Amino acid sequence: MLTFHSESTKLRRAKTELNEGLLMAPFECPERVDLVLERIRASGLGPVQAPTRFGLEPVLAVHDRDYVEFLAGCWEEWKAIGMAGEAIPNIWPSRSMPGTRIPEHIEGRLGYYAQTGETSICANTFEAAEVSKDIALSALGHTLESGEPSFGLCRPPGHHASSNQFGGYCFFNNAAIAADQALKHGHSRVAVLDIDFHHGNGTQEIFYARDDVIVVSLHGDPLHCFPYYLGHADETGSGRGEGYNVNYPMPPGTDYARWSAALDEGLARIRQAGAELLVVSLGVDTFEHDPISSFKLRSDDYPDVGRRLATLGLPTVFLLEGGYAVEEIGINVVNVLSGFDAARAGSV
Ligand code: FKS
Ligand code: ZN
Repeated sequence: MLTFHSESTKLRRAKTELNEGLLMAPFECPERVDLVLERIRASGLGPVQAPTRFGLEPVLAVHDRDYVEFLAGCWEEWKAIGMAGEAIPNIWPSRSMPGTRIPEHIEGRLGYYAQTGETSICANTFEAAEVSKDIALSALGHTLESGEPSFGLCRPPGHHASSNQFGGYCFFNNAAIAADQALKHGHSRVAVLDIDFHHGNGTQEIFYARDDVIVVSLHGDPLHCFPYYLGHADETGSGRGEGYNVNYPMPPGTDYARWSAALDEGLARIRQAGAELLVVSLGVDTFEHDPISSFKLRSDDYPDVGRRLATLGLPTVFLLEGGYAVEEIGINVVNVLSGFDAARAGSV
């Protein structure tokens, strides 16, 4: 399988994450990329290629222009008024009063465009997010041209980013951008399958009222797990999108037997919807030793995940989302990808 990677994803080096009431070193760190890359090289998964540039047009197809402009300028504005640390949101608009106006001060705009408070904006955050979506679009381009699967080693991740808010380490929704572009390149229905531990709330929001992208997500129950608020089973889409959003919330402690049964159901829904291309939001924070999650998947389970995904027989683009148990992140990602490749080779 061909991997798309750029050293420029590491340009974002945030110093802080607000977690458990402490400002700590972020779990979503540049070293994750090196660990996955090392394992790709050691395992002989396939070649690694640099992405090409796609500009902002595909981003603006799923994100609001004012949100993108905020992200582009945030760090410079924050620094220009002499703020001491990284840009961390600390104020949000009222939920009960309509008619929120967008403030001019960067502190007010930061809260307006933030969904969560753990993720800081620092130098080169926008640049890294741009490269991350270029990786996703390059992977999509390769799969569209060749029919072969590809892996985008995206960082920062994307699935929490909504049309107009960042959060959960995400700025541009790489999977949504890729799925939307796949439609513009001739496909009439695309599936996004999100197997990260956390609900893909941004992806859900972007496609909620649409029937051209079916979004299926397996995740920790939002009653107990980040990102809370969204990801319940009765969130099934709206308007013509009704039936095209499918959530499988599962309790903390879920093991592979239960998780893989939900996966099979999700795959059946994707088949029924007649999807022509699959984008996988590939998080491996479902791993039993992940430091911020609570499922119990083992490294040996991941090849079987890849095998099951291959049963769809669809052109497939894998995009990295989360996964933090640093040592094993590379092993678990490559296990999914090589399980997928092995199943495809076996079926030819
Ligand atoms: C739990 C705190 C949770 C934030 C978790 C963010 C998860 C991000 C992710 C992504 F794929 F986007 F990277 N803190 N007490 O893994 O979903
Ligand atoms: Zn996650």
